[in-house]
Amino acid sequence: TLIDLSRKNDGSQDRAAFAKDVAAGLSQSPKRLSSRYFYDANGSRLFQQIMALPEYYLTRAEFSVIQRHRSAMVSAFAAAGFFHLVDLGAGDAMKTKLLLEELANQKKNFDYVPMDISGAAMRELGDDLQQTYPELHVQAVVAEYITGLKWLKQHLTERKVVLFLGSNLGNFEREEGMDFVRQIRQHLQPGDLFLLGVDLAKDPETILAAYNDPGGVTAAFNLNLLSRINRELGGNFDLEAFSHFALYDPQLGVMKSYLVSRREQEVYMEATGARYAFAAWEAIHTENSHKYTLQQAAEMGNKAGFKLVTSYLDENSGFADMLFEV
Ligand code: AVI
Repeated sequence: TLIDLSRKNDGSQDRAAFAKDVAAGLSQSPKRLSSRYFYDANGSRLFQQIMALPEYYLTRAEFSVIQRHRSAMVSAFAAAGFFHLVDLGAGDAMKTKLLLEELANQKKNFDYVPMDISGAAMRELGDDLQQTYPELHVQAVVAEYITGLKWLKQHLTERKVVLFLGSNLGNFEREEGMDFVRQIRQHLQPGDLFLLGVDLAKDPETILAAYNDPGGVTAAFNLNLLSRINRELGGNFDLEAFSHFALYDPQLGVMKSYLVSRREQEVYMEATGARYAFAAWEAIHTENSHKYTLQQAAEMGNKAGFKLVTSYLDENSGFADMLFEV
């Protein structure tokens, strides 16, 4: 079954909110746009390409974490019988499928609740799993994170195991990330589990390369935000006049991405009827990808009211799936 809690039915509201955010972000100094708007159909396709890049180690590292430890993970998940496996930001569930396979092999008793803002992704995943696991009960939920969490607290009565994989937490500011983990905790009960995928601090060169591939896929992903504004808000951004620029701050553990205006220019947006001025080399901040040490991530979990059960690592100790219990 597919449960759609998005506001898509009233597309005008979505577009108005997008226009408002963009207008505010381009009017302030320094300029900023939120990375949550990266993921339209085009952006989601580009992100799939990023995940297959040799430089983008994150996806492969987490895949390897799960491959190495899935037997132990599944035993921990199913230790107390039936549970709902909730997958926040599931996307194509590439990594979760390893767990589903293991759960099926070990004949564990569970149902699967993937959640994502992309309705297309949830429909595809539902169909796909129906083929592979006709017996598995899948309830795909199309929703933003918080709406999804509220829904699961109201509708799922049994024990829950919540997955938040792929370093998705990294795209929140440190404070917001902490708040979000707290929110997750508040929607769970004693006995529930939480598996958090964390990209760990490592050689800055390795991190930088992952967000600056020579083939320009990451650049296209970043620039798609401007194309999306052109398409949906009637903008007239000249994509040739902006460049992707990425840098890593090893003290703060944050990867930062920008779009830099290559010349002085004005951009017009139909949705607001306003013009936005750019000085030559003025930058728009578009994304943060935070990296954590194991200690920082454990402390965040503790502060949110979780207890760390164990940290599953890849062979290079570059990525962790950290298992917390309530
Ligand atoms: C989705 N998120 C975890 C990705 C990241 O690594 O921050 C998005 C991304 N941005 C550039 N490359 C990938």
